[in-house]
Amino acid sequence: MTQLVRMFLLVFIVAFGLMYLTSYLNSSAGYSGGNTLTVYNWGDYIDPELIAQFEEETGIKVIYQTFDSNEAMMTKIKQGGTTFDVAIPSEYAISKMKEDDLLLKLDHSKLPNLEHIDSRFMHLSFDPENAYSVPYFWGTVGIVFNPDLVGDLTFDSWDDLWDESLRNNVFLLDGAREVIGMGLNSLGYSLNDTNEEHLQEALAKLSKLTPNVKAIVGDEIKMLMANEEAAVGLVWSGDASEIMDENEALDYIVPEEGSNLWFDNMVIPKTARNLDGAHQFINFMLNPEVAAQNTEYVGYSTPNKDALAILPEDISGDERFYPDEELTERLEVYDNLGPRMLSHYNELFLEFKMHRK
Ligand code: N2P
Repeated sequence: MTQLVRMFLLVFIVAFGLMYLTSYLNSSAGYSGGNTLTVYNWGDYIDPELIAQFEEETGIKVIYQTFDSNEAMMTKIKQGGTTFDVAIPSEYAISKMKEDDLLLKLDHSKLPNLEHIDSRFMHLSFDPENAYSVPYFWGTVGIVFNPDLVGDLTFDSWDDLWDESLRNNVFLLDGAREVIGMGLNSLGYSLNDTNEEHLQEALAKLSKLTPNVKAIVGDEIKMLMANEEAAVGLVWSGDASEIMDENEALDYIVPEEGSNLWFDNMVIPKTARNLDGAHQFINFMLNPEVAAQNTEYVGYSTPNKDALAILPEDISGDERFYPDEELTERLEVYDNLGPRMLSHYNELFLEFKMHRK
């Protein structure tokens, strides 16, 4: 045999062996080869046990990836080269992704568990027919604070965040719409305001908050607040509920000038490869027992009425996280402000972050 033929044989044997080994490993783990599902979700936003349960029930292997803002998620999906089968954007991002033709229509016949969703969370303006999206979690933006560390401050007003006594004692969540929106709200403007003067006024006001801001942080805000690294945090409601589970001294409030009401929904991006698996995953997450377990784990508010019914009263009856109508009237949902205004908000937020250095 020539050297060349021997080498070919060797490569062939190694490649075949590897193929055999992978298929053996896959089948021993219960996966039917190639049946995978790529899920793209916010960080800390699912009970990992539920992923394992889904894999076991369906034989589908989940590849799970996370993002920390709607903007990052949209950019990644838009630039291509990904194979996300399910993603979980917020309402204004869903409206933008529809415009950009990034979403596939859902097949409702494969989502029988949709009947468990409270009708209040269906047919919302960003997707009136729920043709592209179905509810996952919802919540507000507000202030988590430690009453023992803030003197007389009650945070009925956003302005309390600016109080001199809070020097270097405030964490902010790392979100452009949330922080700029809070600046606008504190001035009595809408958090969808696009008037340049108002936006500059909000930026100027936010820069006055700088001495109080200890850091602008991501998901670690929960650990930092629970460990009392600062007295106050601007957070999404579910993070507050998680923090309060860890440290009972803390409380959560939505200031009177108003704030944001948001909805995160499950969608199937056009990058999807496993449409059937995507529908199975979405339907699984809509199952009341699954949704209840997920709610207990992540701390956010569930739109699933039958999950809510089986959750303990201290969760379902907590008006801080399941606000009544009076509070919801003070809240605003983010509008899709269009690509240019959205990047302008991002620029303003960057400018605010840079001021801090
Ligand atoms: C969870 C993030 C919640 C997303 N870490 C709020 N839309």
